[in-house]
Amino acid sequence: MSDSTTTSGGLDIEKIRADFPALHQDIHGHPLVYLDNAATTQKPWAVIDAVRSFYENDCSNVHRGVHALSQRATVAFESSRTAIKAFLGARDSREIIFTRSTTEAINLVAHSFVRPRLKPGDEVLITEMEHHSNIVPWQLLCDEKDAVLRVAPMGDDGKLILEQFEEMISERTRIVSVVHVSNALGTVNPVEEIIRLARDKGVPVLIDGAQAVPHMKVDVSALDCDFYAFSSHKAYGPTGIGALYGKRQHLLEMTPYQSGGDMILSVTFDRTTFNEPPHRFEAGTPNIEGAIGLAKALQYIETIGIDTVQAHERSLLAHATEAILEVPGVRLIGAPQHRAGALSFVMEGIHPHDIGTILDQEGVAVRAGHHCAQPIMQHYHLSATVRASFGLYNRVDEIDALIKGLHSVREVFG
Ligand code: 7TS
Repeated sequence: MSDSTTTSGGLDIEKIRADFPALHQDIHGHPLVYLDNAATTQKPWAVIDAVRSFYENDCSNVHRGVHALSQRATVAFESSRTAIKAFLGARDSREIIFTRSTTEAINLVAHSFVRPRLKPGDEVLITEMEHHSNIVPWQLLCDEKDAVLRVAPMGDDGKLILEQFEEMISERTRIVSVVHVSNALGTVNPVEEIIRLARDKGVPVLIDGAQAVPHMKVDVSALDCDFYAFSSHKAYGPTGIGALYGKRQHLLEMTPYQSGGDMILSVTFDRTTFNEPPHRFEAGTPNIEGAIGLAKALQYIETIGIDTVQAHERSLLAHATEAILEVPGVRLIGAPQHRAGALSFVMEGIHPHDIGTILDQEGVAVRAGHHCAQPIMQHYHLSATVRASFGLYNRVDEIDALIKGLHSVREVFG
């Protein structure tokens, strides 16, 4: 086990923590232990300062002004696109579309790519471990088009059953949409294999990377996925901004999702011609400061090194998995070989909300609930779990605080 100042990954944890102002506060008389990173992460000064600096110095709209401020804003906004392109290993920054979030990115693919291709009886293939944002858009679309939503099952270990997934890819499948890392279980899906299996049958693949991008190297070119979605706020960036990577050949064929300003080339009352991708999919004034903050967040991760982050978080997860099982009555949900970011558990006879509330009294922030993944809860016949999720600034002694808190829970409930 490593001490609390440096870790096995060689990361200077105290230096990192100094970058995150929100971590340094007391909650109910205890130092904050923030273990709800899968919901959203705290933000480093680099991000906060970049957002503030935009408003202090460069505040202007993008893509429309000849004046200096607008040009500065446009350059900063478009540089963020380039930064995301590099971070995700995309070949062309025109393959990066700014969205509000992962949710909007998935909806965009559903509406602009899949909807025109979906005929009655066609199929959309997802898995049992999706977040609601990778279920509901497909359900609505399938209802509208008389298509079929198929769900590849997972085992009780929280792992996708790959053989069944493979069998479920049919000649009617129009898209496979799969979560990279489950937010409720922490399962890391074998996306390379999933993409290969779908590709062998000529089916395009969307990966929901909301819980992967902050924790591991993602290279969309190496993966050869068709689409990849993520949210800034789970990767130390601002809320209200995310991105969709999409292969250029697809984007060129896709019709707009939303319409209005900035996504057009010309408009008359008879006819509108659309702008090129990515602008075609970015109607209206975008979240300019969000994009700028997101680029800073990615730069922040890159400065530490995503492999260093991954090694650090792996050691935290390993410690947490071991320590938590020593608390009487605790049961971990799922036991995937590859886990990232999060651990879900329940305690015999105690409701997860009560556990979350008592932990909060000790300054420990976790999420208790269904984690917007109710089908996962249904799989385990649970209404809710407690989830502890980790970020690059968490320390081993924070896991110890969680464990201590769980012992208090046991005492309160006898
Ligand atoms: N996909 C996954 C795997 C997620 O974990 C989330 C958010 C989303 C999609 C949607 O992301 P958004 O940024 O569009 O909201 N997950 C969670 C969570 O686990 N707790 O709060 C939000």
